[in-house]
Amino acid sequence: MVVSETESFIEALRAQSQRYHSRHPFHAIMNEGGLSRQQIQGWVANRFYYQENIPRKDAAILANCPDREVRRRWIRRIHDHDGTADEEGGIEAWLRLGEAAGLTREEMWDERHVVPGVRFAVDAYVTFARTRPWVEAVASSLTELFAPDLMAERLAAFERFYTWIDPAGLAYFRARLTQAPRDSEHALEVVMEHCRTPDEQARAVASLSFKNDVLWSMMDSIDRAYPGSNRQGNN
Ligand code: AHQ
Repeated sequence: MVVSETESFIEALRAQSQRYHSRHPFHAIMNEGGLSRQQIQGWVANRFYYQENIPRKDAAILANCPDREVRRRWIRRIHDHDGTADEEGGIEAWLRLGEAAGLTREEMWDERHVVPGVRFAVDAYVTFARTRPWVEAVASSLTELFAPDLMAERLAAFERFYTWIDPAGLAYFRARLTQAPRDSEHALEVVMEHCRTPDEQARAVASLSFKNDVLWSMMDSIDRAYPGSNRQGNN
């Protein structure tokens, strides 16, 4: 059977799921209900730094993208997170997740809990979007191909094991169940359209691999700062 170039390119992108942060030990323990209140709070406060930077990452892609058709769809991501006149948006929903987990809005906004490795990984992602060719930055968002399964698993775990968190605080993850597939479908369309040569395709896979490293190193830093009861951390 001749595997078309397109099929092997998509396979190479999807193979990056093997390195997705759903496989990180911290997420495995989270999804088995094994995290303490402090570990959940540390994860929520650190992930807030990622969430509040996503619109700036997407705005960087818009700024670099010459294609109006791409931009008019890509801009939805900024509205999803920053909100609009009618919708509060994902950053507000994440703040409510934090409040449901016992954090104050102030301690999320002032980044007092953000550990260096999370800051560096997130800043590297924003800088990547600002400085790399815009199609490579689009390709780096394709980790969202793998997000829906993780969101569903996480939602089920929070509802089952972390009942001390008001379920209303989980609205963010419910929204991602539909936003992530919509976003990754568009990103895949753009990458398939613009990455035709072997070099372009290799760079798209490398961009997705870089983003897996961003997400993985964030989890390493959070895991190190908020170890389980069986390990001493540095906090
Ligand atoms: O909540 C997440 C989110 O808003 C985004 C934007 C997207 C991007 O543009 O890179 N990636 C992403 C992700 C979010 N949540 C992560 C999670 O595990 O909760 C997953 C992450 C991603 O898969 O890249």
